[in-house]
Amino acid sequence: MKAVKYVLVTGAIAVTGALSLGAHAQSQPHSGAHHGSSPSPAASAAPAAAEMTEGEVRKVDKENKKITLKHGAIKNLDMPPMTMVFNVVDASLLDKVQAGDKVRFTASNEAGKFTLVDLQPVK
Ligand SMILES: [Cu+2]
Repeated sequence: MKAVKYVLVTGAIAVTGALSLGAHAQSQPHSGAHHGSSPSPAASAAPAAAEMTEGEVRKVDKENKKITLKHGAIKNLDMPPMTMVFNVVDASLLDKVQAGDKVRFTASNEAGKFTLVDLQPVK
């Protein structure tokens, strides 16, 4: 009985040690890659993402990463309803929609260019 208990205890210590070692080893390269590759928009994107605007697709231009939307008022850009062209950060956003679709989107003003950061078809 004594021997069994001893094995269990050392086993538990070994597992705990391995887990914390593993977590530590993984955290270093992960955070490094995260910092290096992206400009980290997390802080500014979070509040904007909460406010999606409704719109309707007029034209999709995948080649030039642009989309024409008839949109409602965009609160975070202080923009009234209108039809206009947006740039898209990621052309794959345009794969989900086509002219005539109702959509919800989040737009931001990137150095004077209105850019879609999120786009979702409305069903
Ligand atoms: Cu507009």
